[in-house]
Amino acid sequence: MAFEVQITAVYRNYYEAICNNNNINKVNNINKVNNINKVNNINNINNIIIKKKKNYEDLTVGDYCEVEDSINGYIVVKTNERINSFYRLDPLPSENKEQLLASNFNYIFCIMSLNNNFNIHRLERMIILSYSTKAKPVVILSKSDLVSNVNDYINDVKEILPDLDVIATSIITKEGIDEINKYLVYPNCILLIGASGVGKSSLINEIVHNNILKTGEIRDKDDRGRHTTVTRKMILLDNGCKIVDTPGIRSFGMINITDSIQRYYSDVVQIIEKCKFKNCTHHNEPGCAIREALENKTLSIERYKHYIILKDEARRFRKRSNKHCKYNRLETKKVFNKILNNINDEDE
Ligand SMILES: Nc1nc2c(ncn2[C@@H]2O[C@H](COP(=O)(O)OP(=O)(O)OP(=O)(O)O)[C@@H](O)[C@H]2O)c(=O)[nH]1
Ligand SMILES: [Mg+2]
Ligand SMILES: [Zn+2]
Repeated sequence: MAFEVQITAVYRNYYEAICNNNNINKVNNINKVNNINKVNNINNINNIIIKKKKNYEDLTVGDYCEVEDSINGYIVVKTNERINSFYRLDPLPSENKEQLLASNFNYIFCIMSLNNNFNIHRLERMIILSYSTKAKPVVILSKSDLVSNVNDYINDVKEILPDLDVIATSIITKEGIDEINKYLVYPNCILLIGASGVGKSSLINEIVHNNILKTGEIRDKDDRGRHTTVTRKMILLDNGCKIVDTPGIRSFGMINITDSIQRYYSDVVQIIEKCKFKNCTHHNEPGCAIREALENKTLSIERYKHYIILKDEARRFRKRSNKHCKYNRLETKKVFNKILNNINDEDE
């Protein structure tokens, strides 16, 4: 008889999953199951190993599917529809493909550490990507113990992301852990994303009070991590909340997120709608609402700049050929500087 499971980890030849079926053949599976999901004492939840079949190779962490016992072990017989999913660009630049990272989550913790690698533009891109999944993003500024002016960072982030919860955390001082705990309730499923070394796995270890996940040193020269976590993994807390640890994401390329940009920058979009010409380039056309808004400072130059850069990246993603994996920002910069120069000229 088929029963439903949820995938918690993906390996080359098999999946790990959880299910609330007590009759699974544990003897068959127990040795292979990684201890990671056993931090929980939840009744009726069991770990199970599922053998991969070719047709089902695209299952990801968070997916629900139905499995059946067979002479070869448990196999997937039906996959259930995803509520949402998160893609990243394939880590191999030559691949230029999207990789499905996880599915069926309702929150995304966008983690950026307060070390020298802090970059508000990258944070903003993470947020935009999160919006495209329909899950709610929460900004986590990790390693708050490394700076003395945490509130300055929080305020900077809130200035460009006014609607989001921003939590500074430290596994050293335990700052912010209580605030995070309020999200860690059933039936939430929280996806952790961020560059390598920002402390995703460390944060989970702190949450579960156990070093269940491997963590790694960061490099002195650039404060970046060494890609310690290599596979995504769902961890089940005692209360039924689920957290997904992911490998560090090198670049938050814009994957088909035009809609999210429009939504996130609805203020800019509304101004553009007021331009006299439908195809206004906002350079020097008469009746340009964008230039007017920039001049009278009802639209901040910073915000407009971010909008232009992201739109351009989204456009490049759609157009880019297999050869060109990195986004060439030069052209965007040129266009933007031209607009800026025009405005400055007029000011003089
Ligand atoms: N000072 C300080 N260091 C931290 C904190 N959290 C994590 N670290 C350190 O940062 C380094 C990287 O932590 P990880 O948890 O491995 O980072 P990660 O985001 O999981 O990295 P990847 O698995 O490579 O993507 C480790 O040396 C941690 O001890 C913190 O709150 N404060
Ligand atoms: Mg990690
Ligand atoms: Zn215009």
